[in-house]
Amino acid sequence: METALANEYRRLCRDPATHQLAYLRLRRAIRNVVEHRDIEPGQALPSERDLAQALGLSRVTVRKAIAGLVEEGLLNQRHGAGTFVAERIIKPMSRLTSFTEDLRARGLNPRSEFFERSIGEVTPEEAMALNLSPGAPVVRLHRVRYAGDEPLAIERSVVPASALPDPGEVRDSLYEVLERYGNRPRRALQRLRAVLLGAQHARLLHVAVGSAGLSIERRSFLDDGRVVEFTSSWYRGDIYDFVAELHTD
Ligand code: 16G
Repeated sequence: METALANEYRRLCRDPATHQLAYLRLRRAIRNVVEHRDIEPGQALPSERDLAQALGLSRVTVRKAIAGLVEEGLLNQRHGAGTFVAERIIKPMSRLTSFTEDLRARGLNPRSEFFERSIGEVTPEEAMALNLSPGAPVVRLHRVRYAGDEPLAIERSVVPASALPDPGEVRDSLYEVLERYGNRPRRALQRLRAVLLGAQHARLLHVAVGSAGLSIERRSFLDDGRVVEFTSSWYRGDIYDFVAELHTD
């Protein structure tokens, strides 16, 4: 039995701020131990039966807690082998999250190295993507995104300066700064394409030229329909899985 997980669960039980259903509390405890690296990517979780016994919960409750985290991509299950902390980064397509949030949720350390962080006049192509008039000022961010020392993606974002007046404020998370201005995106349209990474992108991402990548374009919107971001990203294909939940209607 992982004592770190049991201790974290008991700590949450004592915390008056977490008056929650048992399965939600267990979900939170698992998230916390993964975030703190008490259980590493690739490591197995205790079996459902052991967890239920150690925590005094029913197996139905334990199963429900785990199922939600499998759906989120934090855990994966191998038939007959058990439940593991996911090694690849599994990104649910149904949630509008940021790079920083995705990595922190996995106990990784998100960082950015900028090539460009500037303000200028919108180009005709950017004006189309952002629904802006000619001459409008925009912020441009061009950066490599890392987990610790490992490069995972290259991103080029264009944001109307009306939503983000000072590009210098973005150190790590664009969405955190947008949130401070009340301009965090609420909805987005995303397009994914498979690509072979060319020499420049491959060098920045520390992979071989011609490796598989995902080219992703995201246009994000505010509640009132204004476009707040147009970002082109190149993600490493050997690390990321983008997963969508589908319904019949
Ligand atoms: C993600 C988004 C990107 C967004 C960024 C904000 C995808 C494919 N792209 O990388 O559009 O700008 O997150 O992250 O998910 P940040 O708040 O950490 O800067």
